[in-house]
Amino acid sequence: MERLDSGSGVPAAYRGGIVALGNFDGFHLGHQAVVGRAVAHAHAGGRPAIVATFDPHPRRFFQPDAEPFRLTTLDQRQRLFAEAGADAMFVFRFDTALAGLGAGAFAEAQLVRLLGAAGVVTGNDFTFGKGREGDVATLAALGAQLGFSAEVVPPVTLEGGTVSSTRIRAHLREGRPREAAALLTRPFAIEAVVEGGDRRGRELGYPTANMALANYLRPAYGIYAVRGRLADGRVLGGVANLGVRPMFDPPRELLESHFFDFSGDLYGQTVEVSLVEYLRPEAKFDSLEALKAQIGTDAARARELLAR
Ligand code: RBF
Ligand code: MG
Repeated sequence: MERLDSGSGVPAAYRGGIVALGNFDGFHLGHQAVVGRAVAHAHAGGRPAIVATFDPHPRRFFQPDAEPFRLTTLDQRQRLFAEAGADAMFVFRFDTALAGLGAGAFAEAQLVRLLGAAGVVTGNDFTFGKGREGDVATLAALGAQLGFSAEVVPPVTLEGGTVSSTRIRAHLREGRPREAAALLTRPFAIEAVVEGGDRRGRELGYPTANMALANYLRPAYGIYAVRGRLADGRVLGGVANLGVRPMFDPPRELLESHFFDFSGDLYGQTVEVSLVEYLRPEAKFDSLEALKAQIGTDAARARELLAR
């Protein structure tokens, strides 16, 4: 699936499309309903389905010092949009110029002229334009004026509440990856290039693939049962430490995954690690032997959980 932006423009084949519009961070059940509606509408009319998203996230643009909060990277979203049936992804570079466009100017310059949208689909809480002046009613009025359809998809409810990225983030921060996965329809997963480590893991008998957390939301620090997807598509069970390793100095925040029945070197590879289950918080042990024994227990528990 193609990734387009204002630099690439929108080739003729993708003009006249139905555009799902939103941040879609997490691409949870609610976002899937919006994109699903756009894909169905588009394909029923023989039109392309485009998912348009913003990068950086507008919240990051307005609050550069806010704590990391992302549930996906652009690459992860691109794969998820493709799996949902989208024909292309369009990335709005969220910069000062875009932030300064009023609702009318955004619709005219971006949706009509740049994207050539025949229709737009959003969630009911979508806002746009300078100072968030536009909402779904504004979008419908602009559509009537400028000649595109505007559809609103209601929120999805699951387990007694509206599915939202906020709810998913709370589950992850509080160590409930299973509950987050129910709303996401898949586990929260961190994708990054594996860094060179200090080889201490190997000395302990548990070699690890180390990854930085970058812009991802920080889930509860602790030990997790995980699944890792390697660059070649192989999926490996494992156990990971997500946190700062209080036994070691200096503390450094990392996701350190030990994969079962695997002996290769993953250095430099892009790996996606899914957090399946929270096992315990990070701890300080009296000795490396005690830590090693605990990691053995963690690994056995993770193997059992993943086999279920
Ligand atoms: N480090 C800690 O300081 N405390 C822990 O409780 C802890 N638990 C771990 C559990 C697992 C499953 C793994 C793979 C690592 C754990 N570590 C922990 C990190 C360990 O110290 C790390 O692998 C070494 O620092 C090597 O980089
Ligand atoms: Mg390591």
